[in-house]
Amino acid sequence: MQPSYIEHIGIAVSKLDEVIPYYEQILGTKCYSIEEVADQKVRTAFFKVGQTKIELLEPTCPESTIAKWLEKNPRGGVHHIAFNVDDVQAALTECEENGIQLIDKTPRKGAENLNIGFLHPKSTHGVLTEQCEQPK
Ligand code: CMX
Repeated sequence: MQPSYIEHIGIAVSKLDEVIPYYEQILGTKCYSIEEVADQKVRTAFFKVGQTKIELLEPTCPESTIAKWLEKNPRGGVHHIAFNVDDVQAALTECEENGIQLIDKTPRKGAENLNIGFLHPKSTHGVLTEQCEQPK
């Protein structure tokens, strides 16, 4: 399944409040949404760059996967890339059939109510990859 566009780029940060002004300045646009995703143990801030979004990710607790990542990468940085697909379940199944290790065998709900599924960076040449489907 061919993705139609890059849905977002996820960037891990320690504190949203310290980083939002930088992105507002370089993108020339205001952060349009701040949302906590309890399931993922993150607080997110979104910016639009054309059809693609920048998603800043702040951990909400030490057990958050973002907190763990920041321990190894204390300055923060690009955490994952997300592709938009028409059917996330079909995209995950196709990846698995092609030998790509899945983190999510079935879609779950992510920020902005998207249906999402992650591919494991061990089988994506080191890039944590997310497949996203817009809510119907
Ligand atoms: N990009 C690339 N590699 C990564 C990575 C990332 N973001 N995060 C972890 N890894 C690598 C580590 O470097 C490590 O590699 P080595 O074994 O070679 O050292 C390996 O993956 C395991 O790392 P770990 O620190 O032990 O981390 P975990 O196994 O606990 O978790 C992962 C790694 C990818 C399975 C986990 O982060 C995950 O399930 N991610 C999907 C969910 C997610 O990221 N949610 C936050 C965003 C939510 C949102 O967008 O709303």
